[in-house]
Amino acid sequence: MSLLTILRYPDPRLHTVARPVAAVDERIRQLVDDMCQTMYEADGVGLAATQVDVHECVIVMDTSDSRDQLQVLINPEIIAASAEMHVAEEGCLSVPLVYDKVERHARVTVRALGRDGQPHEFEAEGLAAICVQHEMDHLLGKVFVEYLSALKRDRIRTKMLKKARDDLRGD
Ligand code: GNR
Ligand code: NI
Repeated sequence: MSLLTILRYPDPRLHTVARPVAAVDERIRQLVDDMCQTMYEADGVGLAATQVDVHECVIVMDTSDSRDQLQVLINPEIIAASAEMHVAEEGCLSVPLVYDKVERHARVTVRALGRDGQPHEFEAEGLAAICVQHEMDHLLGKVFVEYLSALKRDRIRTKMLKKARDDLRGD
């Protein structure tokens, strides 16, 4: 397994649309394992392949408190979504230290392939529902800050560019 580098907003590669995985083979299983290690090391509840500059439809998630409920979603589709919407504070490993409110479907039914290549369906609510929608947006090249006002997004962009400079200088 290896730790992968997470792209930081406003990296233009975060806006790449991912293509479906053609076959769940050894290469994809290796990617899944590396993404898991990267997600757990970063203390994230989810990670989309887009964030590690791989533009294929692969997501790993673990929204449990115990950090032992890994979910692997390959070629995920939302097959049903509640009319009810919830607003909740979100963050993103690609936009460190930024948190803001986003409106999402309260419940979604998802169909995806697992690490074994087998299709499965599940219903998500609460944090899992938020996370699936947030990760599927990444696969479409969308970062949560794009739901915020242009003013907030510009401020975030400036803050991220400054942070990247400071991180390079080591201060
Ligand atoms: O770790 C994460 N936490 C989080 C909290 C609220 C809403 C969404 C998320 S996803 C985020 C990890 C991440 O950036 N996944 O793309
Ligand atoms: Ni994210």
